Amino acid sequence: MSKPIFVLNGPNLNMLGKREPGIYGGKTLGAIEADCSAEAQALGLIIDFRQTNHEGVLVDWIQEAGDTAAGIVINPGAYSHTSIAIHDALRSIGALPVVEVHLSNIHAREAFRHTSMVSPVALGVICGLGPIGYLLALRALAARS
Ligand code: CA2
Repeated sequence: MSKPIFVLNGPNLNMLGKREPGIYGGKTLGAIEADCSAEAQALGLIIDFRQTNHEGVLVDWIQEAGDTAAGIVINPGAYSHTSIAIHDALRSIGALPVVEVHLSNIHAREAFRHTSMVSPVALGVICGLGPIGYLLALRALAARS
């Protein structure tokens, strides 16, 4: 059986669709997961979609992906801008392709969002396109396999 793509979501993304629709849109994370599952099926991929509010849990999942996954799509939320631990974890899994996704255009927002600790260790970065960014990330990984 082929390895799954881990789709990892960081802090506060469980709040999508409940608050701040002007920035993040009206879709819930559950609806984004459903869209990702449909896209994965069409692409012949298996996904494992997860969300946590905890930095260390993301590190654990990245390490797990290094052993068991074919690639990672990750929206690290605000940890994108702060987490050396997530940077180090992604660096440690070496050749596994990683696509960083942000719903909003982090470069068009506050200065503290302009830097990502994840981007230097990602294969590619998609931001500002809303939930479609997750689907594009899956397509990019499918095109490599
Ligand atoms: O644009 C993105 O996807 C972000 O990763 C979302 C993060 C933010 O900290 C990053 O700078 C960019 C925030 C996660 C969502 O937070 C919400 C808070 C309240 C209501 C809904 C979502």
